[in-house]
Amino acid sequence: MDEQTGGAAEASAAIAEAESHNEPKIGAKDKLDELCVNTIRFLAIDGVEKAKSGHPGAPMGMADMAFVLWTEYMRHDPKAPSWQDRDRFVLSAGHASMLLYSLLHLTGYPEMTIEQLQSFRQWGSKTAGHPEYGDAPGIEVTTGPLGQGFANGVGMGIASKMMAARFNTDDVFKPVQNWIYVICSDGDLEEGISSEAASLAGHLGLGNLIYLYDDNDVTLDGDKRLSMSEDVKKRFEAAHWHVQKIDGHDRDAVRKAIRKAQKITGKPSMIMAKTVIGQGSPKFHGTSRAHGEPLGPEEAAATKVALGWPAEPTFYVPDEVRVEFARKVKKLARARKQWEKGMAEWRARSPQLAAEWDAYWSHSLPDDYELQLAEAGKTDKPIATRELSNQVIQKIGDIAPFVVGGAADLASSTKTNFKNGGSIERLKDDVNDPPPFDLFKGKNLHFGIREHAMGAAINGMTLYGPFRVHGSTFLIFSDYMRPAIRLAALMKIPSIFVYTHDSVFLGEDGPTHQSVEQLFSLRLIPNMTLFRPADGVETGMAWAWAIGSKHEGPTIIVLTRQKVDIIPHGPAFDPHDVWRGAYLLDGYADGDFTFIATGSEVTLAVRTAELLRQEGIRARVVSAPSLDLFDRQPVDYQNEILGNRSRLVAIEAGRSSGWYKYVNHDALVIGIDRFGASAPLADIEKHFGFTPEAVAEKVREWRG
Ligand SMILES: Cc1ncc(C[n+]2csc(CCOP(=O)(O)OP(=O)(O)O)c2C)c(N)n1
Ligand SMILES: [Mg+2]
Repeated sequence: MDEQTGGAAEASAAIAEAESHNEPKIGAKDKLDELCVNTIRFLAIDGVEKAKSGHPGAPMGMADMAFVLWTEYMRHDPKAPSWQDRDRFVLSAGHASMLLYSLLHLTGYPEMTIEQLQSFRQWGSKTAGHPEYGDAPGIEVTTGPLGQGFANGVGMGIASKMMAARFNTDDVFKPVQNWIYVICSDGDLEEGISSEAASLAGHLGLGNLIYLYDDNDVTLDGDKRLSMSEDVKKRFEAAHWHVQKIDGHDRDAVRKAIRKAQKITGKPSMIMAKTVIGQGSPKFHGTSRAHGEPLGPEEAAATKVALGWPAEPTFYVPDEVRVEFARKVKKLARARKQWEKGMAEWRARSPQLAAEWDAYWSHSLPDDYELQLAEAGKTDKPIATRELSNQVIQKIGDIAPFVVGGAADLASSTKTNFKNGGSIERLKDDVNDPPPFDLFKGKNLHFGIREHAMGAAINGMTLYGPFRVHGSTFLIFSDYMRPAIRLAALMKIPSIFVYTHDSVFLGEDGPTHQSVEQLFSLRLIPNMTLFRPADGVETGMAWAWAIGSKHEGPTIIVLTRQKVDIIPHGPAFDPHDVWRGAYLLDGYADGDFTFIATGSEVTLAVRTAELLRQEGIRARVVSAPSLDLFDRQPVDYQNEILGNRSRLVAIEAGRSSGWYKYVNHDALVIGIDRFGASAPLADIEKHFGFTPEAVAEKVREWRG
């Protein structure tokens, strides 16, 4: 073979190889890619210029890799943005939002019009400062608080793998084949949550994760050297990730790296892509000046000159770019049609499994599920509400297979494990042996002592679709999860957060572990429903609320460590009263003042009312399992329940201030307005005055 023939053969092989990956990479066609990438850059620049605020630098630097990913590898279809097996994309560096909006526009998501790009950061637009889930199809998750998206991706990877274990059988067709792609930045890696999440992902061997790290050596305040010098490659390798280092502007290198990452199925993949922030800007490239403010008219114009772009019109999309994006996306979208065809045949072959698949995705429950759960919570002896919750969870396991969950190494205390739910765990203490695929059929996850990542992973798992996911720890450590709780609420997604050991009454562990301010602090979060149930029925109904589809937003279930007495429900009680947030106990319906209490303090209110009855003082008792739900009731109902707001005694083992929303200033609020103490339960009750005798005495004084 002479050299020439060899060369020609090689060239045609290279062309065939490139074509097979949907990438004609030679000559004019590569120039076309460059044009496409620059279109992304200038849409971002023009969007930020018009808004007079935003982050142009990151989209400019990420444009090459994002273009390759979104037009050659990511299985998505703008015509069916939520098809179940699409690849998921998370822009963890949410400040680069114009990158996502430009991609959604150019790849043809109908709602992401050019007018939307022109309304970047404006009231009522779908193009918020940071991407917001629900604003437009194709935005898989709200990002912006750095590190959260990184951990959301891990949650999505867990959910995908759990679905694969359930539904990818020996059948030739595998319903779950997707990848989770994440673009993250220096800020994401500096945030501690990414270390927790990376450690968990590596431990679980999540081979479906492909992360692209925008390794640009710049953060907001200046060069990365100001604050970060670790060896990222070693860090991720140590956490059992597969790591590649590439030039993030070399699109061929990006292609190769993605293909390689797809072949690594036993480990998550990190592609460290060295990029230049503000790539193309003659003055600001490679500097933090490109990070978080408009380039300014002069530099925007200079960048256009430098990259051979027309100064006008702004938001310019060349016709050939539109055609090229359409051509490429059409090819990618074939994956959906193929999947749908495969699914239809699979459904015919496996009707039973297909019915289960649908039950997962529709979260279907028996008609009377809430009453079944209320029943499951019943007890005939005093036990802790965390134990009652455990009874309810076992019932959930029977009737709602799509509910899964885990704990931050406290399942033995929070009692949230499904007894026959299996355990997703490594079988050997060997770095090369992640949990076997089959174990992902299980329902019990071990998030480890990683509350931050657990919160965000729960959100990612929930966003993935078919699962309702809970995660538990002590109430005090909800502080470690607050950013994720807040984002779940902002996204209005039904994540479930379970917190036990809910007050000073956990006892000897002391004030470091005793929640005081958390209850009202969590109740301050909009779109969120917190339950602090007093007994088994309330616990069952709290869980029913959490797993049912009657609401938007996350649910928090707060439970006791200590035993609580049984609440005397009379025949008039209807478990659905629990969903009104507060209701009158029918045995204590009249009196000239009203106790209102939550959780473990309801039995205290009842016992105090009994004591006072012996003295001829009659009190009404209101149980208030969810002040959030109570707030959403009609005002007439609220007035009926509360009665005269000067004649109220509120009791809750936490900060008192929030109660003044419900009671007048001459009412009595019995709370705890200091940190707790390390002592046995009985002593704590005594010293804080949370005994029937002490409360009765306060009431007598108050009544005068
Ligand atoms: C939790 C959190 N802290 C701070 C910020 C504010 N912030 C946004 S971007 C950024 C700099 C991040 O640098 P990098 O992630 O490398 O982005 P680049 O400058 O490369 O675009 C900061 C501090 C944030 N969004 N989230
Ligand atoms: Mg950076």
